[in-house]
Amino acid sequence: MYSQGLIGADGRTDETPEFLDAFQRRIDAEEKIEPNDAMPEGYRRTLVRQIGQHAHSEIVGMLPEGNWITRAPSLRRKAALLAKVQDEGGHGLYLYSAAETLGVSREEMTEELLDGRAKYSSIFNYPTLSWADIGTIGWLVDGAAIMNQIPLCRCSFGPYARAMIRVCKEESFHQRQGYEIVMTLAQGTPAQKEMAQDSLNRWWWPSIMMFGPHDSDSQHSDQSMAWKIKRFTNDELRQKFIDATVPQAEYLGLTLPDPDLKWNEAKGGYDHGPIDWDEFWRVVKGHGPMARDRIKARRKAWDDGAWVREAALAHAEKRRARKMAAE
Ligand code: FAQ
Repeated sequence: MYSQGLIGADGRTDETPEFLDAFQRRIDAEEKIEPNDAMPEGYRRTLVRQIGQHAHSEIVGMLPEGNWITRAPSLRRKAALLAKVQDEGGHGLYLYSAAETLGVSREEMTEELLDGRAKYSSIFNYPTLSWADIGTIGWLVDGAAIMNQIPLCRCSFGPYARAMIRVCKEESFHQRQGYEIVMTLAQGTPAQKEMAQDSLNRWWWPSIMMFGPHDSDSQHSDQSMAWKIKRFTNDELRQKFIDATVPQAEYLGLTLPDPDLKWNEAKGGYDHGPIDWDEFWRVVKGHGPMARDRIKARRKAWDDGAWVREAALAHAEKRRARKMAAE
């Protein structure tokens, strides 16, 4: 039987083969699974993990770009960046809400982020050193996010799939505003072009790593593919991203920092050089260049916002009591 446990609860639930088969048949028939439907505990926990981490990534992802709002080079750039960073905050909220339908609270998810039990995307542990980084993040990081998230619009879990439809529309605007910033710099003075190239040199490999470990080292992919949470493997999505991005870099006249990048006619895609997985795992385990600052900033925001949460709860309680008294 399906049992509604909390995050981290063990999976030793009494799920009969008939129950699991019936669930898999619904998945195979492309039915959407909704929050009140019976589901295997492993399915629920996988989604809480993935959606929670995705939500944290959106919220932590506001920090590197937020850092440049006051220094945007024009009012137009400032307005667009402000809107983009606000969008990321909105994505985090849709995603926390989608995860909450699985019986976990936002408080629990936030505590897991702050004490290091929950992850957020490795990419947000790198610093934004120049204005060009804002363009590169939009172009590459949002570009990678779209590649990963379009298939999530067809995820088997209804609330996650529906949240991703709007998220993807907004990410598409983010990618274009980023590409346009990089294009302006690439067509600018030699110093501006150099700034764009330096930024690309620093962000290319971390963007490639965003898709996660190679399929052979991805512990969750097989089960997540069978449950149609993921529709493509990490390597498949990474390959699609590289194939889409190489011509964009060529158009800009910039060089991707991978001497082994070469078109492979037989596979119909680009081959690439080796990925530094030691760096990836170091960053994922909390030792990225900006890891401490990111968590410190999130902890401060959570602590400083405590009075708002308490006031909102007290207000809701007062309204509830008033309504009860009137009935
Ligand atoms: N960073 O077995 P797999 C954005 C972990 S949103 C950190 O392959 P899975 C928008 C993984 O969690 C970006 N950890 O795992 C934006 C697992 O550890 P666990 C975020 C990573 O789940 C743009 C372990 O490695 N997007 O950018 C990473 O099947 C600009 C083994 O990995 C999403 O979250 C990583 N890069 O596949 C915002 C999309 N990769 O949990 C602001 C949804 C892997 O057992 C500005 N998530 N790990 O402790 C997914 O699609 C999947 O979760 C993957 C990983 C593909 C990320």
